[in-house]
Amino acid sequence: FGPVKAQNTSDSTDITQEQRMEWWQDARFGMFIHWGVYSKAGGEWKGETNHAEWLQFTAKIPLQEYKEYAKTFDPVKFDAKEWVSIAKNAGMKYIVVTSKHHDGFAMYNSQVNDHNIIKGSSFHRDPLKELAEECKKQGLRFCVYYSLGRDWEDPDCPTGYAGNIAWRSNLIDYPIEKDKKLQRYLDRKAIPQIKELLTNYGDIGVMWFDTYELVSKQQGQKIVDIIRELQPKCIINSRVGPCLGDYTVNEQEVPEGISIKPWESCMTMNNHWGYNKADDNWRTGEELVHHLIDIASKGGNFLLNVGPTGEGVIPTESVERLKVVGDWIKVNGEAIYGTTFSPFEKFVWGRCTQKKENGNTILYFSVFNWPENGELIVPEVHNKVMKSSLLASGKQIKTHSLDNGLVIKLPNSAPDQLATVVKVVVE
Ligand code: FUL
Repeated sequence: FGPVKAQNTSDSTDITQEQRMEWWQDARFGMFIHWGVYSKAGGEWKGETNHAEWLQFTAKIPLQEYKEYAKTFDPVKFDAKEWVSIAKNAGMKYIVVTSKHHDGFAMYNSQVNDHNIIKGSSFHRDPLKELAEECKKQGLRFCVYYSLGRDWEDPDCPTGYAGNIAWRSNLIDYPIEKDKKLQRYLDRKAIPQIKELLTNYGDIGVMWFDTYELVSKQQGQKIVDIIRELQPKCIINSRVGPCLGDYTVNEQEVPEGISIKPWESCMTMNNHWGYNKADDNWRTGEELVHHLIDIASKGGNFLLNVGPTGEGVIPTESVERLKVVGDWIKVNGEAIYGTTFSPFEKFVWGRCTQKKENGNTILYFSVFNWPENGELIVPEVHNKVMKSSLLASGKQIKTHSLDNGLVIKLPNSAPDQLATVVKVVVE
């Protein structure tokens, strides 16, 4: 089984993509935060309760009215220390927070215009500054989300659902007038704001862009060049432009197979990214633990979302679930952090991750479904087994080899109902 690292596509800067990606690939788990003016509505507008971060668009709120609403936004309970602690205790190594979502409202102190939290709301603090400082203190990477191809405040930025507008890459002749408009928005707003973020908030771990349907490859590349110039270590996701970026994003899904190129799954805990008080369709803590393991076993990162309230509080339901994941990872983190993808097809009973150590390979088998006969069969393993134990307790367990693979003898019942990790060191 070979070690897995990012593909090395070196660019003009000294640092290679592999070096840039190293911390991120080891980290495996991060917190996504969707938070903005829309959070205040909790998904409800004029009796309809199905809104969230798309509020301005889905409730058809005129820009002026939205700006008035923004003025009442005052998240008095916002506490950066608490948010970062929640992420840290859940075992997350980075946070990605919305610096500007599609509503075009900057959640930080932007000089570009007044549509931001300092000048356009009642909250005269800069949450991004506070979060960046707190991440530094607590040892997490600070990363930002930026809505690039959609901005409902800027008159030159295209609006609409992705489904309603053709992807630019599918259009043979993209109208020059539209291209000029988008370029005006990029020059006037997006690029200056990206520069602000990269200049005023210390090291940014990831610039997480969203939506580029109408951004051309050249326009996206220009943004990549600016970022490389200002912060060569900053990772960029693929939504910066067609065929660009350091890693690919899967939204609300986990791909079937393993991928050796860096990738991530971002996911909500219920049905919405932004806070929706009526949404009680929560995934269980167990499902989240299984997603984390499944994603790690396929070589990806898990970016799990929270949608804080308009007051600035991470919903209790999210905190409870993060505690479940955190408790599991405190004991079993070795099977996640710094591991690479499974050398096997996925098993019906669980998943595998691996790590190299002192010339040996450590295989971590996370067992979701405990075998009734107390035996796990791992096909195709004929390597010499140096040691095998339960990761949580260190208790030694027995293995033996058969022609068709390795047999692991387990205790009668699962010590950990969520997922028990068996650690097997092979030569
Ligand atoms: C999508 C956005 O439209 C959603 O609001 C959310 O931010 C998700 C992560 O990306 O494209």
